[in-house]
Amino acid sequence: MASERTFLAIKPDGVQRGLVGEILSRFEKKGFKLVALKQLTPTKALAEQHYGVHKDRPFFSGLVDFITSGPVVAMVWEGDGVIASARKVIGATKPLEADPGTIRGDLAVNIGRNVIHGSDSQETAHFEIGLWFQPSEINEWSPSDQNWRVEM
Ligand code: D4T
Repeated sequence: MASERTFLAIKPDGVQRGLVGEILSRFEKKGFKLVALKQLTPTKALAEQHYGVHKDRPFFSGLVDFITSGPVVAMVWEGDGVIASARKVIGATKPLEADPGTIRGDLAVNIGRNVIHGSDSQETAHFEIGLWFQPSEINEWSPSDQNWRVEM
């Protein structure tokens, strides 16, 4: 499977609840590589672009208000199959339906406060990485145990 990149963001509830370390740790332990990370409070314009596909949904304005309400930890992670795998690590959108062992299954109960976002396709990942990060903020590096992290 080819190496790819995904955009993940710990939402304001995850930051406020002190879950940043726990969440980073799950992706590090899995074997994915962190290539960009920053904390920011998103502007309304950024939030509206990020959630543009939901602009006609009834929860859109509440979602934008929430995601702009405080700091978010925005990240780019790299690895074989990282887009789909990160979605599995995150769990179902509705935390009460998310399997135990997933981030949402273990750490959330409320769909409007589901702790973390992850890109759902290569196209979305490409769009979201470009939306949240400048190319100069993404680091090219090779961990010394790189060979243990690739599918053989
Ligand atoms: P994100 O995009 O935040 O990773 O969530 P998902 O990819 O798992 O789910 P989504 O795009 O369908 O929803 C985006 C975001 O909107 C919130 N939401 C969603 C909500 O508050 N009420 C709802 O009914 C739905 C469907 C939660 C996640």
